[in-house]
Amino acid sequence: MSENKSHHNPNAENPATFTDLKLSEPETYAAGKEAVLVSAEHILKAMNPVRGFKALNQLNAYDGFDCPSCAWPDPDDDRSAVAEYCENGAKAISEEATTKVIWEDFFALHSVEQLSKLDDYHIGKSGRIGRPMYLPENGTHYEPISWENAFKIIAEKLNGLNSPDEAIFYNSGRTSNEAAFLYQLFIREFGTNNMADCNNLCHRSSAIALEDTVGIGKGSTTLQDLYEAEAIIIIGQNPGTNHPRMLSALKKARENDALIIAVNPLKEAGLQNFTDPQSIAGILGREVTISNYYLQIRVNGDMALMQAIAKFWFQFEDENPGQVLDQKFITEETAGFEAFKKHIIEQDLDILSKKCGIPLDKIKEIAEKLKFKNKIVICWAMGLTQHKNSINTIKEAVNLLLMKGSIGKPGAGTFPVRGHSNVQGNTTMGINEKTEDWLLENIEKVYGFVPPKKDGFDAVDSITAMHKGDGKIFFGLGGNFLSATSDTKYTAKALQNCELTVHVSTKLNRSHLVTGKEALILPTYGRSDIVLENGKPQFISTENSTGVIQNSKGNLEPVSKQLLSETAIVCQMALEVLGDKTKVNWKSYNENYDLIRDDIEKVIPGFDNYNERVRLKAGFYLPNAAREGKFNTENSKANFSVSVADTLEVKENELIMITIRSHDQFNTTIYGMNDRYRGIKDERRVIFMNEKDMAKRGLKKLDVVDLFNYYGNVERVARKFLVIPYSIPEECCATYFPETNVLVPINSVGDGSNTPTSKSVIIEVKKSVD
Ligand SMILES: Nc1nc2c(c(=O)[nH]1)N[C@H]1C(S)=C(S)[C@@H](COP(=O)(O)OP(=O)(O)OC[C@H]3O[C@@H](n4cnc5c(=O)[nH]c(N)nc54)[C@H](O)[C@@H]3O)O[C@H]1N2
Ligand SMILES: Nc1nc2c(c(=O)[nH]1)N[C@H]1C(S)=C(S)[C@@H](COP(=O)(O)OP(=O)(O)OC[C@H]3O[C@@H](n4cnc5c(=O)[nH]c(N)nc54)[C@H](O)[C@@H]3O)O[C@H]1N2
Ligand SMILES: [Mo]
Repeated sequence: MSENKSHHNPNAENPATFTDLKLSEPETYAAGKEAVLVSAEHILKAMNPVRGFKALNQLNAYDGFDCPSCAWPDPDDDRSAVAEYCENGAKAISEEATTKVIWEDFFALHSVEQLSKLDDYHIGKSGRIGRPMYLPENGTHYEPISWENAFKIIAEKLNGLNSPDEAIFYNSGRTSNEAAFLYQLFIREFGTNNMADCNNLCHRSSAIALEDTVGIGKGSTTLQDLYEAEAIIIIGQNPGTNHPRMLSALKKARENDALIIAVNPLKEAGLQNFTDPQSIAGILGREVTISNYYLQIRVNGDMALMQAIAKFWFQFEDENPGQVLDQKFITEETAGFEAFKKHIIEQDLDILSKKCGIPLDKIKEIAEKLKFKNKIVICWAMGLTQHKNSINTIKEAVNLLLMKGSIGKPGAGTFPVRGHSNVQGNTTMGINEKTEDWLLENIEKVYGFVPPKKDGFDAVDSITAMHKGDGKIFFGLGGNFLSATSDTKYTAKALQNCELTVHVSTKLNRSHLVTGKEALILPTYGRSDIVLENGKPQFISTENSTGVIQNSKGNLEPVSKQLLSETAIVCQMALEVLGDKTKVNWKSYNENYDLIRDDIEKVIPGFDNYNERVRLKAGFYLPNAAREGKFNTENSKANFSVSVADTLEVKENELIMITIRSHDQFNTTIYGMNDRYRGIKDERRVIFMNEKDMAKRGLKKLDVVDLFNYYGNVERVARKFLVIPYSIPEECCATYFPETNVLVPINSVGDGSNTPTSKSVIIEVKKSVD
């Protein structure tokens, strides 16, 4: 039987019907009792109450497992005895620990093409993958395969390449430190640096901006700093949905009199008010206000806003010499101040105000409120990182902190709030397509092989390489590459060009259904599963947003006996692919994770006594020079930057679209069809628009529209979205990803970071004709 795989649907476009949209007013507070009810509902749908209770009981507990949802840090010494997790952590567990499992009969019943016609929600809800599966060339259905044969196919294909650089490796941020370290080691010993990473789609711009300016590609703050801050600015981040436990920290900051400023085009519920589901007052519905000021900024207007604040601070410093800026810090610790000052003073405040869409008197009021505050934390996420000028925008945030000496002291600093629960750890472990001399030297010293020096492909470059035929095998350790990356049709074609696509996964996703000539699905454990190697229990470790390394040990019986851990998969693959040539003792690593940690300690700085310290109750902090006020930049200073506040301009018929997460999803995993805080129930194909932009186009509420992007003279279209009038600045609109990734042009990326510009997609909205 042969079939044409181009029929496989890369993004479940053109749905025949809408689900059943029910609209209500957007909410003005997050969490509360609904959060508790929704958590219970999700858990009970996926598993029996005993298993559910067992899982939740160990979530983020000292001796439990790290929540597989976001990378928000756990308190060091005052964890809740009741619930150190949030509604969305509970949903993540429901999704992962479900007792619904798919076996070979499921795949025999449904062809790959049929499965690809389902929406992402239904694909994901089919259940945990129970055993390894194989899609042969020209096959229509996945077939069962043994682990042994699966590794043989991988080895045969990888070893048959003309060059190791024809292999593309990807990693999503749920991988443990141990598995990530082994993964990069295998890839380098195999002979390439092609290790794309979800970080490329996420906080890469933050890492580069921070490395350049303050000498470390991570944030400098801890939870304690948030509690002690005099002011917290939250830009381009939606913690109510994506980092819900951050709200407890912000509540504490407010109790300590912090001034909180939210900067976001949308009025996100969690940035307004919070009712704490972990406290009696919260359960009774008592709300705490989160932000003192809410600036509904024009999309990508952030740099202009920050420059305007800086200009006011210079004026205030002239009026109050020595009181607004930290002159001592600026003189002793920084470089580039004079050039920065000159540039800012030259700016026209009215133009900056127009660019960010915030009235000048409002900006002045905020600048005034902040003028005598010296302990400032700036938090940000995807609203800053997924634009063309992201690196420069983040550098502008650093400028503000440097003016105030707000880094390297308690209560102050940079806080890029990380996404995946171990994405930061994966980079620390060496998953980076850009080579760093110290890492290569340490690998050579410890293992005795010479790792390749040439930089590899990141996520976007991997796609173009596969599209051109230069990448021939795709291997994903976790994630959903097709749906998470941009330009879905282009990326689908890239994957379909491959000889072989392999995914190490817990749940079925669209990347398993739009495949290379042959494909493998290798099922693995999730965080909540008990992992035994050689009959002995093992634990893994992860790094959170504040650089704390902690251990994590699942406590649930795995749903299948045929799963292998990510560590085992990497070790067994390495043995099969590299054979006698390898210099690494993969077998011992596979049997005892302490041995992996012993060697991580030798290769990666900051992990002294790893095995001992990882067993401490709350883990340990990695060294962070910027936190100590030391800047490991080339000039050993913290560097001011000069950037032109270029914002996105659109033509009369265009809008700037941001692609965001609903409250019921984790990236491409769709937990449910609701976005409770934004008043959306039972539908995802919606577009949030300003009423004036609707009127201009003759559109009414719930009209059905098609969305077009024409970047680079290519027509990209996402059909059938319902128009929702919403409070969002004019010329801006919002939709959910991954449905609209089809519109994000492959070659529209951040300058210097190569991250898809998922928050600045220029679209045209047209009424659907059929
Ligand atoms: N439950 C849940 N938790 C998650 C995830 C999830 O999908 N679900 N994903 C995880 C991952 S990998 C990540 S990276 C994080 C993502 O966490 P977030 O970055 O909070 O996620 P997004 O939904 O992309 O939201 C970006 C926010 O930025 C705003 N925004 C968009 N454009 C701009 C702009 O130009 N300027 C400003 N100031 N704001 C803007 C949007 O309105 C939105 O509020 O969350 C992590 N945690
Ligand atoms: N338009 C648009 N696109 C975006 C974004 C956006 O804001 N807008 N955000 C981007 C961001 S920030 C990110 S981080 C990426 C995310 O990109 P990815 O990390 O690639 O995507 P996920 O949806 O998190 O991956 C989900 C899959 O991971 C697998 N999985 C879950 N748990 C485990 C595990 O423990 N082990 C293994 N091996 N597999 C597991 C499951 O099979 C599941 O289907 O998406 C990016 N894409
Ligand atoms: Mo992310």
